[in-house]
Amino acid sequence: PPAMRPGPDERRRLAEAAVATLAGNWTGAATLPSRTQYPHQWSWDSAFIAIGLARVDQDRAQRELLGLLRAQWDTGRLPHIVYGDTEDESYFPGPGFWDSRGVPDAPAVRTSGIVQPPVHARAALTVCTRAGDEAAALRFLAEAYPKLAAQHRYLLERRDLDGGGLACIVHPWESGTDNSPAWDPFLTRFTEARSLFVRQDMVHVPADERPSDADYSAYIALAESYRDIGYDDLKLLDKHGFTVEDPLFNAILLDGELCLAEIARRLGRDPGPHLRSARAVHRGLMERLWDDERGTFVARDVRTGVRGTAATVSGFAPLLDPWLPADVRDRLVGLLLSPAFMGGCGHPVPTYDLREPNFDRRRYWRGPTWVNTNWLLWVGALRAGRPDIARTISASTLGLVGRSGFREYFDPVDGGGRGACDFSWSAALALDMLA
Ligand code: 9WN
Repeated sequence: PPAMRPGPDERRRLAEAAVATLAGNWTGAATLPSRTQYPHQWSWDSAFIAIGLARVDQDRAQRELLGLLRAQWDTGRLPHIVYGDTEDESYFPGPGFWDSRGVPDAPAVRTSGIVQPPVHARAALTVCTRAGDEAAALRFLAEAYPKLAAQHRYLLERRDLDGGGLACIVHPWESGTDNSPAWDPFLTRFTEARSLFVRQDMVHVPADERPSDADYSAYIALAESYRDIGYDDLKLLDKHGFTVEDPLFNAILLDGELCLAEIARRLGRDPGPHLRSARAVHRGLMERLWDDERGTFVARDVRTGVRGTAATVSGFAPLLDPWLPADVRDRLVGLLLSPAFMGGCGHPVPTYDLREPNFDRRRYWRGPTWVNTNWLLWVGALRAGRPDIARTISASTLGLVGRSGFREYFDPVDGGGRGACDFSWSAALALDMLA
């Protein structure tokens, strides 16, 4: 039976627990994704966290985003981890690995050298929309806008390697969906990292809920490769072995450009350039990533033009695109509702096609249900004119956190909690869905 939206008492209990979880992970300057597993500030986590905080604490929501944006590189690159001043070395790779201080355009604060999906413009607009104090909200937008615009410019100019309209990712960590089966075909050449390293990610989470050792070798090899070309995107096509266009990353980029257009409007600026960029991403998505045979969007290697075949949750993210042709939208919705995804398990939306032999209900992005991808599909379903699907997704998500707590991800078959506990974006986005 479809999940029921929780009643008022349960909603109150969940909201209080979510606020307490976010308070427990707040350092005074930023919200950690999880105190034990991820003891630094992460880029797209902070965007999701700000969206939830906007409902309960405007000041902290704004500080979360502005603090992250202060770690931006001169080129506009917004790093995926901000290490700050903490001496906590329990997370690998740490700041020494990336050596950002050795790069001329990097800021004084220590950061990683890669990016994550740009949900930040959507977060900034959401924060502003929910602010009680309109003048303060506009001051916040005025401060954030040039930085967000630079972040997008970096992605649209330096990461569009052949003018096809899409930004590429240069590492699976940049997708935010690290070990998704979408990346498997593009990782076969990376078996060995050059340096010796010790994984530190399986102290608090069982090994079978995390990426494999082979995945980690590839992650470190690719991070070394990008670091050793000085994070120079002009050298990517010649010297780097992973340049992939991801439908989730690009759908978020498109949505972000639409949000920047709205922010520009509110600040009395010209929204035109953002609307044109959004259109270009739309064309890139349709021309390059739509797989008419499978009826979903898939990943593509920029260098070879070869497309992946895996149907993952990321393929549904273009529901955020308001210009999706009706037949494409309908086929996408059909697959989403089918036994491969929402129709095939009690606790949707699984990250991977349930019928695939290598679907893994425990392992990270290879099967489990995540609150952030559910949140994105919730927004996408509303935009696609399917409030019924949006309601099912939010009720099911609230059911999961109600029953298993604010875990990092969930078993889509039995609803059990997996990964880190007291995970910030699960709490933040539940708060948003509760409202
Ligand atoms: C690598 C912090 C991050 C999320 C990612 C998620 C996971 C890191 C890791 O945790 O990635 O960036 O060590 O596994 O995949 O989406 O931002 O919550």
